[in-house]
Amino acid sequence: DLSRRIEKRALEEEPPPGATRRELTLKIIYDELTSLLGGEKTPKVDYPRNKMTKIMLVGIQGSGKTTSAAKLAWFFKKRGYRVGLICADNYRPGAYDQLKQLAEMVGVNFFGIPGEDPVKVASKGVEEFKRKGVNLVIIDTAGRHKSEASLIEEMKTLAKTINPDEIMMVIDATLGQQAPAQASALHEATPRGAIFLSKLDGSARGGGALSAVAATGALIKFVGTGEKVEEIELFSPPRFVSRLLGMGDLQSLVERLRELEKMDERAAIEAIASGKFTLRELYAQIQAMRKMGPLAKILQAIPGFGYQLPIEAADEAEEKLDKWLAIMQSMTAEELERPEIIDGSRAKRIARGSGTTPRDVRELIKQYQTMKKLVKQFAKKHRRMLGKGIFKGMGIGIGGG
Ligand SMILES: Nc1nc2c(ncn2[C@@H]2O[C@H](COP(=O)(O)OP(=O)(O)OP(=O)(O)O)[C@@H](O)[C@H]2O)c(=O)[nH]1
Ligand SMILES: [Mg+2]
Repeated sequence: DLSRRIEKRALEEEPPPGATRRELTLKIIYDELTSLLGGEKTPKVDYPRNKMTKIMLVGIQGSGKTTSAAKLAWFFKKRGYRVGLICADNYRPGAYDQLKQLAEMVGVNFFGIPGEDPVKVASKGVEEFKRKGVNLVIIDTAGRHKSEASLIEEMKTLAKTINPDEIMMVIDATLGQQAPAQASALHEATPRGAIFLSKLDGSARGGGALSAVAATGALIKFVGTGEKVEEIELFSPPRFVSRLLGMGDLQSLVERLRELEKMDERAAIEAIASGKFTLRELYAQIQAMRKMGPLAKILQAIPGFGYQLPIEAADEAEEKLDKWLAIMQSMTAEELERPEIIDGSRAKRIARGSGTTPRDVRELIKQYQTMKKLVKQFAKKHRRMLGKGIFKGMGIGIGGG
């Protein structure tokens, strides 16, 4: 669960030299939220042009479906798609005229039959647009009905009949915690979902949408930022998280911390060069190496290593390295500097904290001591080659374990 993971990381991770704990905590929150929301990049929306893509909008009444439908039409028309809008809301009086006017304003195709069953309207509309060579169809649906159950029923039937490529749930950013419950109900009825976050303007922060994402696993693709049709943007997780936390410059803070963390690795190499090799240095080295990619590849790339590591051995070694990282994360600052103080009961506690066994903890310490000797020898002989020498030392260490 998200908040537990943030809490755990905030307690376990050490800020790199030059950063405060508060900054590190913000970065952890940023990292976790951004990754929950799909990563740092904006979502992909380049649908194929040689066939028809159908996007069906769903959402509770007043969430902004009809407005967002017109916004999407504008967005994709600008990108060269042949767009068609279908009004599948014959429940609310005026829904037909509202969408028709918007379609005319944007300059895209429109289909609707007032008074007809929405499911029939939608399939007829799709047929007509196929004949016209439309390659992007947006279906606006009802937000109110006799009852919530009948609304959900209609959305299910619509989705089954027209088989949309994407069902986009429109969520009002000004809504608070009601959002996830509604989102879950709709998402269950109509999976394959993405989210259109409307009304993310004014003072709205969209916290409810965040919970909706967590609850449904659907990703936000677009945001609406005003009443006009051109007030639509591709969703940007970093910008959303900054807004959510009320911090405009969060991204630059995160960049700075990433730099500092890199410098932490460099500092470790320097420390080793001067003969210092604590678990801290080992941690920084393993972490740097794990970031580089698969172990087998790295070892091949080291000049003079000349050793092909079998895939299974590489997998096993990687598993072990990750275990070691977890163990070291569970150690106190003092234990990292002087692992010899770790006795039976502390080994047990560390094992519990890292999801490993005391045997794993003892093995790491033993291997570390072997490496430390190797590092000392290496530091004397190959002072300049040192960064690479560590890998060789570790290769031996792992093989022997
Ligand atoms: N500020 C702002 N207002 C918006 C945005 N999107 C929609 N609205 C407004 O929200 C209200 C409802 O929008 P609609 O598009 O009619 O909502 P709907 O979901 O189609 O409503 P029903 O069809 O009745 O279920 C209108 O007054 C819109 O102008 C937005 O991104 N920002
Ligand atoms: Mg509507």
